[in-house]
Amino acid sequence: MSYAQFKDLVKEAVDEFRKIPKTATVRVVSHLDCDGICAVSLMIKALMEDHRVYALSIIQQLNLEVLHELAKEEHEYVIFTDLGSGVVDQIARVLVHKKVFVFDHHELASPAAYPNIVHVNPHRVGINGSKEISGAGVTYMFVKEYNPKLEPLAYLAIIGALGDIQDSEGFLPLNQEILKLAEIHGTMEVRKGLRFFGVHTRPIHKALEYCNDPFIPGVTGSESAAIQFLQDLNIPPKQGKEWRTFSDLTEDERKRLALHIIMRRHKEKLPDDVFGDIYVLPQETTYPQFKDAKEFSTVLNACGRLQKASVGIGACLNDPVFKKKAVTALLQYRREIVDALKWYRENQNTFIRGERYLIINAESNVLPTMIGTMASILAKSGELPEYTYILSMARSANKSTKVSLRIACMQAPEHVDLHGLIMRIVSRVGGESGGHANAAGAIIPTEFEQKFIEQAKAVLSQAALEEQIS
Ligand SMILES: [Mn+2]
Repeated sequence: MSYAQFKDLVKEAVDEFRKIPKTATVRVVSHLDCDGICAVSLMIKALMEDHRVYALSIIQQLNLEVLHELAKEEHEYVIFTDLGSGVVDQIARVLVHKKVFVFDHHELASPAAYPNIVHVNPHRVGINGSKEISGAGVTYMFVKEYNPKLEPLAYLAIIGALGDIQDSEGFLPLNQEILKLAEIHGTMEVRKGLRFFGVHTRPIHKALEYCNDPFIPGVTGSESAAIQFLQDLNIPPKQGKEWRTFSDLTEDERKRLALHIIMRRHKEKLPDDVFGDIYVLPQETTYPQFKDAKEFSTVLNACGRLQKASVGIGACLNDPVFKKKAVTALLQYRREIVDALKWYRENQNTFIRGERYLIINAESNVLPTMIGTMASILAKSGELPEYTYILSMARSANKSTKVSLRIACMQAPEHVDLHGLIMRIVSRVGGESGGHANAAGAIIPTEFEQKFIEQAKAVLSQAALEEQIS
C-alpha cells in the first residue's frame, strides 16, 4: 500500500477538477448516511467558495436506475461522494458522455481505470478504505488540496468516520492524519473520558441502560437496574423535575460512577476499558448535541433516516436554523424508534419464527429507513435467544422492499457473516445487497417478498445448522 500514491490520486483529481468551467452546473450525488452527509457538505463548501452552481441528490443506493436518470440530465459534470466505487463499471458505461468524479472509500467493483471517471478511492492503491478513512475523509483530502482555506473542516471528516464506526479499534493512519489537522486548527479536541453515549444529551440512567460497549453487568439492558445503580451510588438521577445527563454530574459523582462501573466489570477481560477517546468540538456553542462528535454523527444519521438529509447538511455547514431543525429531527427519530418497537410488541403473532431465526415483515407499518435500527435494537435487547438471526423487512414507496439482517448477541462471534448470508438469499430471488459481517441489508422488488421469505427460511435454517456442526 502507498499513502504517497493515494495523495497522487487526490492531486490528479484536483487538476482535473480545475478544468471544469466555473459556469457549468455541477451534479452532486451522495449517500444518505452520516458519512455521506459529511462528505457532501465538504464538497458543497468547496463549490460555494468557488461560486459554482450545483444540483444535489442524496440517495440510499446508487444503482442502474439512478444512473440512467442521471444520464438523461443535461449536466456534463457529475460528482459522487461516499458512493460510486461499487458500481464504477456501470458508471463508466451509462455515464459515458459525462465527466465523472468519484470520491469514495467502499470496495471497488473493478480496479480498472476508465477514461470518463476520476476515481479517488484508497482501495485503488491497496489501502483498506473501508477501515482507514471515510467517504467524508476522502472528500476532505480532495477539498483541502483544492482549496487550502478549507483545511479546518477536518472535523467533518472525523464525524463521517465516527458515523461509519471507524474508531472501534482506534483510528488508522489516514483518519489519524485528518484528526491531527482538526486538532491543529482547533476544530476538534480529543479528551479522555467515560466512553458512553449520550454524555450531553441522554438522561444518565438511559445512557447506562443502553451502554453495551462498555458492557456493565447487571445494569446494561435494564432501566430499573440503572436507576437502582445510581441510587446505590448516591447519585440522584434527577435535578428537580429534569433528568440529569452525564455532563450534569459533579466531578465527584463522575469519579464514583467510573469506579463502580469498573468494579461491576471485574469479571470482564478489560474491566477498566470504560475510558476512551472522546471527540469534542470546542467551538460549538449552539446545542449540546453538536458538542460531542459521536452525538453529532447520530443527529446526521437521524436526518438521513427521516429523509431530511438537507437539514443535516445545513447543520454541517453551521447554519443555526438547520441546527435547530436537526435537533428536532433527532427527537422525531427517537419517537419513530419507539413507534417501531411498539409495533413490534403488538404484532408478534404475524412474525415467522424458526429454529434460530425470526422474520418480521412490517410491510408499510414501519419506515423502511427504521427497519434496520429496529432489528439492531432487538439484537442487543437480550430478549431473543442468543444467536437468533433477525430478518426485518419494510416497504418503500417505489415498489421495493428494504431488508435488514442482524444477529441477536452482545458481541458477534467471528464466524458470522451476515453480508454473505443476505447475498445468498438475494442471489436466489433478485435484488441488491450490501453491508458487512455484523449488519447487512438488501433492497428487493416488493412483488418478490414471499419468494424472498421462503429462500430466507432455507438459507437461515441451513446456516444455523452448519454452525451447530462446526
Ligand atoms: Mn461511508
